[in-house]
Amino acid sequence: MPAPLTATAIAHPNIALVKYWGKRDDVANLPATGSLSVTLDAMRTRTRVCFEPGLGADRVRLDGQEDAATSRRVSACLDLLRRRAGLAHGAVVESDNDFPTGAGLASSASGFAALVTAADAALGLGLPREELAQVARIGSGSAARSLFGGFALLRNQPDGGVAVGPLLAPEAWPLRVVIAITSALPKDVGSRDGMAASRATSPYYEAWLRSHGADLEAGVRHVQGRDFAALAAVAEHSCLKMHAVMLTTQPPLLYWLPATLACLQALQVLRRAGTPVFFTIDAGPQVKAICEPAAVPAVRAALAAVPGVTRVIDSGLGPGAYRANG
Ligand code: 2P0
Repeated sequence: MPAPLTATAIAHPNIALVKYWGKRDDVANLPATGSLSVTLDAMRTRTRVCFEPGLGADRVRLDGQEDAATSRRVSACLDLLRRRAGLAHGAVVESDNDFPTGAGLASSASGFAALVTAADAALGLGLPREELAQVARIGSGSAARSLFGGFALLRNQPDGGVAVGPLLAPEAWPLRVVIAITSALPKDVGSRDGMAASRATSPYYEAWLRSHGADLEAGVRHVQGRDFAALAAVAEHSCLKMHAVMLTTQPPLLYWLPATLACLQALQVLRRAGTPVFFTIDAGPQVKAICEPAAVPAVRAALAAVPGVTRVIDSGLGPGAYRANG
């Protein structure tokens, strides 16, 4: 059957509970550390890819805008898939997010996961998720995890590669993630540049790498054992260690706003009063609070009451990227 040449896919962003920050190979986009994440269902990227005979270069529109740097990263992923399909057509790519782009909400993760899923279908390749994750990883390291639903794990391998796959299905431990939005503005320094600067200048970077493996293995164990308190401890530690590296980068990467810190303090008050909840923060000012479903009303209320919080999103754990109509 000939390839349909056009397909649409949906993918959800993910947030890491044990973080990725830093690369060991910039060209191959190989992460210096593994990571463990949850895929969210409340936000999504929808991407349509249409390969057109006679189109010499890809045309990429993200939320209606064209951007040369984004287009280059998209084309690098498409080139790998075109080579697999033995096809040279350029593609028209249209991608839309239903949440703020480039604001610490993992839009590049859902974006590249949706891209490779749509392109794979359009080219009629039918590659397994694990292989699509390897292509998505070239576009954005965290995107490899959004191919999978629930808890996903990315681990560096002894042979120099990375393995990405599912760790636990969403229904096996249906945690909730309550997100406090403190700014919808795009960040000043993107993750890619930020990671390179941290590696080059932070005196804490080596310590981050040295101590990361134990955090990742502990995170895996606590997810498999559904041990909320132990996962909370390792996730907050990994997050704060990553931000310590960011803060000690030159020039400093200070992604937090006053409301970011106020959210952490509100969650600490809640936890001291007996509500099990923990936080994580990515390369941006938003706070993600992870809790059991019964705690959602209290966590929502506590975060909504923090001055500077403009919106609170309550999310379940979502599926991996999938093909959609359109
Ligand atoms: C993570 N972040 O583990 C960490 C925590 C942000 C902070 O992965 O350069 O956009 O495209 O591989 O995937 C964001 O980094 O970076 C990220 P690239 P990416 O989720």
